[in-house]
Amino acid sequence: LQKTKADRGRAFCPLLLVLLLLFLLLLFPLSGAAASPEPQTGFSLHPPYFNLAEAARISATATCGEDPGSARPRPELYCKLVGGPIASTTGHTIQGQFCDYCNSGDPNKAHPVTNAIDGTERWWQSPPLSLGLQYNKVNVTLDLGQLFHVAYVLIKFANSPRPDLWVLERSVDSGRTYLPWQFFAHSKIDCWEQFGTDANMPITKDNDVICTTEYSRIVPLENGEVVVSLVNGRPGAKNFTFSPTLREFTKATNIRLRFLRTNTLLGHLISKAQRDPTVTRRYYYSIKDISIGGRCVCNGHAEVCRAKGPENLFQCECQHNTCGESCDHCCAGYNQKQWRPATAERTNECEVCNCHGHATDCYYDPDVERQSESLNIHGVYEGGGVCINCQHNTAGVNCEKCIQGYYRPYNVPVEAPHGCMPCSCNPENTNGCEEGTGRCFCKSNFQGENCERCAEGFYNFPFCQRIPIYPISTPRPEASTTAAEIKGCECNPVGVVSEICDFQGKCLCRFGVDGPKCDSCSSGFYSFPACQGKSPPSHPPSIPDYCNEWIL
Ligand SMILES: *[C@@H]1O[C@H](CO)[C@@H](O)[C@H](O)[C@H]1NC(C)=O
Ligand SMILES: *[C@@H]1O[C@H](CO)[C@@H](O)[C@H](O)[C@H]1NC(C)=O
Ligand SMILES: [Ca+2]
Repeated sequence: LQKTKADRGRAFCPLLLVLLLLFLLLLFPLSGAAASPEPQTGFSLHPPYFNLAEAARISATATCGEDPGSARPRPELYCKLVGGPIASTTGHTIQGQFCDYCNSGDPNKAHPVTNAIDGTERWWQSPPLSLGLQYNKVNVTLDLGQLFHVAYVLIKFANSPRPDLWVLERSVDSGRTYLPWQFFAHSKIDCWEQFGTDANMPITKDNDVICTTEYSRIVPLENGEVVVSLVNGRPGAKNFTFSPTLREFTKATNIRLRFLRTNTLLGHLISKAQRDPTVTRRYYYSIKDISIGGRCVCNGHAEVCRAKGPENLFQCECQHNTCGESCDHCCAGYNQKQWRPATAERTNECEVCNCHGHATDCYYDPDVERQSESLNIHGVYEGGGVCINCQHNTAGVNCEKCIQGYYRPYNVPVEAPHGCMPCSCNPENTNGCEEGTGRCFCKSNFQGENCERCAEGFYNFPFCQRIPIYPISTPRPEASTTAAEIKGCECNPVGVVSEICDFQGKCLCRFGVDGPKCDSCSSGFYSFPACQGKSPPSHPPSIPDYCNEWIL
């Protein structure tokens, strides 16, 4: 089923094929085949053009023979502008005009808008102006279902002349907003008055929206054509991959034909005779066929585009490590460099990130690139890939480090799947360990090979609290009275109570201990630091003895 649609996408009805081949030869004179329409794309890849209209959904705001409110059949009389001999057996003549009914309930007289893309001679027709002048304004919209580059739009009208005044519009946001692509008017004055554009100006910019008068002539009265080329004739046409403006200008998700006024035999006739139905029933729009030459937007990263998936959307078969419907981003794990469209000179291929086998995805960070922090697979600090979700206890831009609490022993390669080993350190008194050696990093209040001691200025292992600090005012008459000095108390930690010293720095000795630094036994006690009494004291002091002197 998928294949059928893709194949259908490239096939045309024979007449159209001839037209399109001719057209493509006009578009790309150097190219001999329709399948390779752009001869000089260099390193940029492009899928072939095909008729986007065949896979589009089409709608019209009004259709002849159909009640606009209920969409129920409603027979409506219309006449052709061309008189002459009666060709049809079903129609009849009124005052020498060929007339007929449209009726959506009768398959032979229905003119639904799907006829405009069915590949047969059947046509769509709008209600004649005899039903109201509001039918001067009719929209025909094609929903392409996704974003495409459109190179040309070819419209074949049916049993009425081409429109007098209309706009070809495009949408790039699935029909929410529309932008004009080309204006069509009968006169230069209309171009200016209706669209604010000079008529038939030469195209100087890739995104010029022009107003053309050649397609609004009354003749031919039937089977007229309009050819809108959106690439050919523009400065960037020969260099499509180099013109971002033209690439943008040709993009569309939806195409709308906004008809504003039907052509009339004499411009003034309609206003005078608007109440005469024998005149106004000859004015309406009719379209036999719309074809839209376009191709998938693949940003120069695909040569093939096929209908795929349950939605049957066309998808680029992306190359250069790109992913997405339009190859518009780098695939997972390939974000070492910023995504770019391919150009004639460079493929701008997406590059794999160097995560040393510890991660499958990465993102691009321009700051990382600027600071040359990301290693590419060639071992060079080039690009901005940052690995996501590093496994195997690894961390870092390239998963090149071990997470805290792990280390990679010397001679173990960065790629080794289980190279990061847990540190054999007590997490209570360490902050991980050193790369290579596994030597423990002591927390600031510990020291020693295995952080088994308190650091300088700390006491009471394994808690290693900070030795309190007190201020000392140094009276200096010549200096300001606020001059102060901060000093830790210098007491023997084994001889003091847990507060160590008071706010003045005086050591607070425990029971049985004495001395300015609490480093000797009180009288009657022996064997510092045990300081056992010869006999238990009869009246132990309720508070410890204070040191007698200031310590500096
Ligand atoms: C046709 O579309 C335009 C927008 O592009 C909208 O403003 C207008 O009302 C539509 N006309 C009809 C008849 O629905
Ligand atoms: C396309 O444009 C680029 C830059 O504007 C230029 O260097 C290159 O020669 C052009 N190629 C062709 C085929 O004109
Ligand atoms: Ca048709």
